[in-house]
Amino acid sequence: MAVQRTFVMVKPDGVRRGLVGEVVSRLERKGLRLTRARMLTVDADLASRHYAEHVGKDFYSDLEAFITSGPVLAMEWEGEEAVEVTRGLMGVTDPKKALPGTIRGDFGLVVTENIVHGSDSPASAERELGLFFG
Ligand code: D4T
Repeated sequence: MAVQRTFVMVKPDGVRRGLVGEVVSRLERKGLRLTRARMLTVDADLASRHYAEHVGKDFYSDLEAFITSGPVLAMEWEGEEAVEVTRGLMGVTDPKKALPGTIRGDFGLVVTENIVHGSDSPASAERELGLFFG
């Protein structure tokens, strides 16, 4: 067991739909600690750095248009195994397949608009926290 920190973002659809409180509340109730937060609108440059692994893929232009479409809430969360625990609370990437009880399973329907992002490893967390808070 190890205390980790992870990067979590409520995406533009989550902010538009008033789900910020829901996401924050679920992570808090689990026992994770919110340690930094910043509201911003992602521009094309930050989108391409955050989603570097997806630049050039067929869905990238839709992904870029979506992630830059309105404000997001960027956050740092801390706790035991925070990376994996947060991914579990979010559910799998495609909300149609995400299990009920997860954030994406309970609130999402289409893959581009999947409400929330969470780092997939401690290394990704450090990279993403640097992009949004560095
Ligand atoms: P993020 O990074 O947004 O938390 O999502 P995941 O970590 O769960 O999944 P990902 O990196 O594979 O996808 C990033 C982002 O792209 C959208 N997407 C993904 C899409 O629109 N079409 C696709 O086919 C895939 C794989 C959804 C999330």
